Amino acid sequence: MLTTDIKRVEPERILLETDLEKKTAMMQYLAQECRVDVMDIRHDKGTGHWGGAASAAELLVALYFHVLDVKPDEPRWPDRDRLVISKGHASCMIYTVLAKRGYFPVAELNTFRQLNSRLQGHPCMNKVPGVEMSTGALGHGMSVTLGMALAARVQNKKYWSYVLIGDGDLNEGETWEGIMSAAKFKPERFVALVDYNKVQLDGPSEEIMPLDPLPEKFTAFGWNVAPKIFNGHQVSDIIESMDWIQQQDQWPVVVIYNTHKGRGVSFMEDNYKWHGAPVDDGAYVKSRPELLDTLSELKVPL
Ligand SMILES: Cc1ncc(C[n+]2csc(CCOP(=O)(O)OP(=O)(O)O)c2C)c(N)n1
Ligand SMILES: [Mg+2]
Repeated sequence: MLTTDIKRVEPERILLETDLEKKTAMMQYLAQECRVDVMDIRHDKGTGHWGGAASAAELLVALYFHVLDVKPDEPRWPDRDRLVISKGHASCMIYTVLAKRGYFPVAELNTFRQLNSRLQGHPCMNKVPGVEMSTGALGHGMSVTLGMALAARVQNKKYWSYVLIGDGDLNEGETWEGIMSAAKFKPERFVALVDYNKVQLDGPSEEIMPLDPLPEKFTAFGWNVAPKIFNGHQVSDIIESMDWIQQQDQWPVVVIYNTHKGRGVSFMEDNYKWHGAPVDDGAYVKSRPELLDTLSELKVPL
């Protein structure tokens, strides 16, 4: 269940904040607050994926609260920016961020993965407002988002098309077909963001299917690759990367973020065993205080 024992940042205040430094601090706090909520929901329901959810917290918050031009009360607004989250197993975090952004009531998070809830283990675009594409089977996000970017070109629209992929996605052949096709068609405002935590479902990427040198691979495939790898857990770093993206005119663009699977709980971080294992009472009482400690250390103008 969502709890009342933590200080919460008012999402509306983040959206209205004009001082970027303050807004950044609020988003950093919100990302950690979302981790606490995801941990609570996962413990309560005994299901869901922690690793990939915790990995993407800051990226999702920065995107929905700072980058994307969207209208939660009109989710299918034709000119909205698109974000396809190809790692659909991070659903609990996706729903938590979408709810706080105003797509549906936060209380609905308490129905996560229950019978008749629309918030199922993998997000469904036909049921959940704000979900741009049903994902969960890895490997589709790149090519689907490429299609959205090409549709913008055909329709003379100026929206941005972002795809968020994990390293597991990059093991899929269809992802590389999309990467090749994107380099051929070069659609404007098409951006891939890599949540590069280097761990997958049952082991490190290095053992399952090595991806390095990843930036060089994208360059060789004809992409405009960000000049450095950014810190995907530092909202200020994410904003810097987004500023860089805005200045580009060579498409497609890719930014790689260093992240940690399971970020926020020492014994779960970088450990594939916490990819999707249920959080039992023992793990919960050890992990929640760690999340709360970090939350209380974050300086936020509440
Ligand atoms: C096509 C396909 N194969 C296998 C799976 C099972 N699966 C779910 S998540 C996952 C690993 C994902 O790893 P990654 O993309 O690195 O995500 P993250 O580390 O961010 O959780 C796998 C293999 C799947 N969902 N789809
Ligand atoms: Mg991974």
